[in-house]
Formats: sequence, C-alpha cells, structure tokens
Amino acid sequence: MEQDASMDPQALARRFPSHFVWGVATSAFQIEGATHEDGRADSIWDVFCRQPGAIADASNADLACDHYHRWQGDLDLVQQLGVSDYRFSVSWPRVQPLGHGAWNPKGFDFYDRLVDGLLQRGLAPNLTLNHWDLPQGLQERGGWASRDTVHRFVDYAAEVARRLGSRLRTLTTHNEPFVQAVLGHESGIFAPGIRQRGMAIQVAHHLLLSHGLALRALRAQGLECDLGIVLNLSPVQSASDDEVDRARARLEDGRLVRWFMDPLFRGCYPDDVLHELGADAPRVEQGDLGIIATPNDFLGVNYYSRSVFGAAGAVDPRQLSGQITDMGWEIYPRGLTELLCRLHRDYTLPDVYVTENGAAFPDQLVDGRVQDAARTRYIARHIEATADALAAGVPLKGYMVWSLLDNFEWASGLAKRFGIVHVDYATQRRTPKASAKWYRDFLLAMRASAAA
Ligand code: IFM
Repeated sequence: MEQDASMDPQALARRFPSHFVWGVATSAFQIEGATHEDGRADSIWDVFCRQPGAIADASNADLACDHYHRWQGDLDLVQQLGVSDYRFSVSWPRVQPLGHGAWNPKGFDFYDRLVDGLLQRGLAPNLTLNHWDLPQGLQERGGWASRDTVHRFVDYAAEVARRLGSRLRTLTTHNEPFVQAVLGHESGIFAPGIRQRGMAIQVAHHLLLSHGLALRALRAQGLECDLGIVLNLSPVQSASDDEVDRARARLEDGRLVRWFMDPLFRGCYPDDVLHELGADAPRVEQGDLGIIATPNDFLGVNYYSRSVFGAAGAVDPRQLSGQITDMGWEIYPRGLTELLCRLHRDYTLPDVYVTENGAAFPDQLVDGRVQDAARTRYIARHIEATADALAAGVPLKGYMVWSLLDNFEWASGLAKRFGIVHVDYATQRRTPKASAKWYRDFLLAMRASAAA
C-alpha cells in the first residue's frame, strides 16, 4: 500500500485529545434483516424494494447482514476494534408496527438486549430514531408530508427514550433530513419514491419541526443523554469564477446546507432559497421556527465528498480530481476541514461529531483477506482532515466510520460495500478488512498516547 504521512497511526493519534469519541456506525434497515419477524411490519423501504427497478441490483434488505440474529458477534467485532462508541438506529416499525397505536414488546426487547450488550462490552450507545425506515402504516396516512406524522414521531421518540434513554450517550432524532425529503419526494430515487418538489420541501419542514418538538418532549421527561440531529453536508463550490456559476453554487449551498442549518441554528429559512421556491415554499405555522431552533447538545455531520456546481448543474465528479469511489463520489478529504471550519464561522455550534465518513470500493475476498488500501487511505486522510478542523478551533468531539459492516446501500442494493468488515452474504461470514486493522492500530495508538 502506498503510504503517506497521514497514515502513520502514532503521528495521527497525537493530534487528538484522549477523551475524543471514536466509533463505527450502522442503521437498522441496512443491517438487521428479519423484516417480518417478531411482529415487525413494513417500512416504506420494504415496500420501495418491491417496486421493479427501484434497487439497482434488484436485492432487498430481507436478510441484509442478519444482524437481528447475529448482533452478539457483531458487537464483539465492534469491541475488538477498540472504539469507544457505536452508532445504530431503531427500526420504528419493529417497535411500533404501524407508527401509531400499539407498541411491540418483542421489538423493544431486541434493542434492550442490544443496548445492554454494548454496555457490557464497555461501548457507549448512540441511538438514532429515524434513519429513513418510516412505518408504511404512516405513509398510508400521508407520511412525512402530513403534519400528523410530526406528532406520531414525538410519541415514538418519547417511548424509545422512556425505555432506553437512561442507557444512551447520545440520541439523534433524524439522520439526513435532506436525503429523506429530496431523494424520497423530489427525485424519487429513494423511498417512498415520490416526485413533487413542493412535497419534498414540506417533508423537510416536518422533519425539522418534529426534531424540535421531540427535543422539547424528551427534555421535559428528564432525559439526560445528549440530544441532536445528523445532517449530510458538503462544501458546495463553484465550477468557475464566472458569476452565473457562482450564483448556482450559492443556491445549491442554500438547498443543501443553509436550508437545514439556518432554521436549526438561526431560527429562519434562507431568503434566497425561499424566493427561488416560490409556490413550493413550505407551509410554516406560527411558532414552528422557534420550535425548530430549540438548542441542540450536538450536531452530527455526515461527510463523504464535496459538490461542484456550474450554471448548467452539478459537475461530474470524474472531471474533478479524478479520484472517485465506487459510488462515483470524488475523494476530497480537504472538503471536510473546509466544511467544518465554515460551519464554525457561520453558526454558533454545539458539540460537533463527524457521525459518518467512509467509502464504497469493490472489495474482493482473496485467501480470506480483503486488502482495501483505498478505503484505508480514505479513512486516514479524513481523520487527518478532522484533526485539521479541531486545530482550527471547531468544537469537534468525535468521529465515526461508516460503516462497521458491508450492508444494504439503499437504491444501490448490496453491491456497494462500505464496511470495514466484509460480509459474505451467502454465508453471512464476517471478515475484518485491512481498513479495520488500520483503524484498530490507530485506536491502540490513541490509547498509548493518552496513557503516556
Ligand atoms: O449508507 C448511507 C447511510 O445510510 C446514510 N449516509 C450515507 C451512507 C452512504 O451512502
């Protein structure tokens, strides 16, 4: 493997404080399988997977990593990495099959065991309530486009917090509201597969509103763990200095970054995006923006790449630096530092975590090993970029790799592998890749430098 300075675990470890949080992340739908077991009902993604052509390789998540049955071995793998934290999500239709009405005790038993299993292994649980798998029962009542779903989410949040909250380190309301709103309701390439821009904007508003209301409800019930939200963010750059390119890049920054950051941290939607939306602007009731701006204990940032826009639209990543992952996303570690520093400059931030960062590559298992040098370099260089942001004063508290396991990569199906642990879907055998070994060595170096 080609080495560069950033890949030396010892040198990198010296750049972080000993209390920095290190983790790996997953989500329920992508790993659990057991989609029809112990009372779980359909989520919008189960239904979406059945639509011909929706999933690139025609796979589904019925089995995925079979984590529902293999969770103990998977938590052992997490422990062996030497991380302090594990980020996972609760499947709403597993614990409340229809998204309203009756709770499912067997569903809660699973998360009870999972959280206890983490604590027994000395791992801090970081729970996400909504990582996209809305109960289909709620979609049939209008889904996130309906204001009623906001209140159903608050009920769900309160029940999960009542049962599990005292054992968590952090609780996240939503993962990536942009993706749920825009890919799910504007481009329609994700569940529930709708193509209506006005609806997408209303969905985004309801996600944000439910976040603020849930925070208030959870604090009122005395929940003590840290509460926050996770956004997918990127620096959005202009293809040239031309004013038309710059204007388009600024608008796209508004759609991706400011549309979510401004209401959460300033209590308003950005004027330029509102203006451009025209009749598609969201219906906002009095008091909504104040609720959305309820203070967070933390902000999670999921970072994979930058975006570059010209007047004609997004620039193909292959025309940029030339280094791309299996998703076709450009490898641009410096963008993580740029993004975090910009957020720190433009907003008053709470604690910040990089809650997802990682890359898909077409890994091959050869003689029982996966030599994923490209992923190892990707992770090391992004940890280095995190250290640069920390040194610049960003209130960073942790970093988590996406993902622990190869898993169901949504509309791309099982073919795209993000794991630092390889999963053979035919046998369900797990094999830590070279990147997992590098991460473990880095975390050992972290411990050694903390002890020194
Ligand atoms: O797999 C997803 C995850 O569910 C949300 N963030 C991006 C990842 C890679 O596409």
